[in-house]
Amino acid sequence: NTQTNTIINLLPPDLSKDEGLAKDVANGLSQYPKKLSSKFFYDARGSQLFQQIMELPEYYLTELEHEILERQRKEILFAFGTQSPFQLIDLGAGDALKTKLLIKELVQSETDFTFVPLDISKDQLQELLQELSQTYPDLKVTGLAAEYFQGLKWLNEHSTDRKLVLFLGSNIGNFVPSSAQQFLCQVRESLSPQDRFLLGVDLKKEPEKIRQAYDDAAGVTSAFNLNLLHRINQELQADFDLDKFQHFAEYDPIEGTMRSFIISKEDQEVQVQALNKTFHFDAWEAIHTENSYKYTLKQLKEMALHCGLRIEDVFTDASHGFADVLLKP
Ligand code: AVI
Repeated sequence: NTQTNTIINLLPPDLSKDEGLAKDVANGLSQYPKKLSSKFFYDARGSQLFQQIMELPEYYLTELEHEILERQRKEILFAFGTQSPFQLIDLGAGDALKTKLLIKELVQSETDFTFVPLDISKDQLQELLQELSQTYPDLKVTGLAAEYFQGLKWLNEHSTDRKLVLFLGSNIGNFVPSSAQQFLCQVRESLSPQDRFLLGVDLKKEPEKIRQAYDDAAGVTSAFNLNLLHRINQELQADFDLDKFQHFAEYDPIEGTMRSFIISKEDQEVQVQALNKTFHFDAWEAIHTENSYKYTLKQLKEMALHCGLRIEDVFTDASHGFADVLLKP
């Protein structure tokens, strides 16, 4: 069985994030319309800003999912069935804020399980393991520093335990639907008949409520979005003047797409030294930086069925704004 209370690093040593960022900037800013990938939001400062977003009154997602896991954690775990030893696998664990609700319940009921947080940030994993070992000295934890599917494959090769795979927080929303579909199918392929997949999805709701979650009054989301330019300044020696750009967020209720942009407030040029390039921005030209897709349960069911996943149970909050969906292969 897998080693516990350690971090297993499956990331290649030469995985240079800078190179990824450089490529993304070189491609994305040479195109029309301009775009940058939201996966680069999460440097140390961006991760901190995201933590702040999760505490905002407008960002209902965290609160609703918290309510679901707080109130229905027993039912969720009962539906999965916790009799035999299993692995609780948290894809993109981060600080595992919500997963800790399940862990608490499992520890209290003296269930035999191993917690497997999977993340590409080794620092985050380190912090999480440290914290968990203080709160729960007897908890078995195997941290996996890996990409999602690399990690799932590794687990299948190294353990025969049943699996409950978690992908919470509406992280699936940051994929365009075709990639979300592909993601579901890839998770499906890593599951055995006894395994289950708990997927957190933000549901379609009043458009203005959604829009405000991505355009909060305190300006934290704006800072989070613009931090991308700050990061490019730092890592690629660019000279973006953040005062000359602004955050803009818009919701399309048909597609269910929350889109975030960075808008150039004037005609300007920006140099990126590491790329040896200058990029021109027209006044009010936009850079598309993020998609956060919202789904209906019906859409989700169809996507799941397409990969041979069936909905076993749906857990929602009182307002039906968010769902944690238990899927079975
Ligand atoms: C991480 N992800 C699910 C968040 C979302 O809601 O799309 C990221 C975020 N972007 C702006 N606010 C939050």
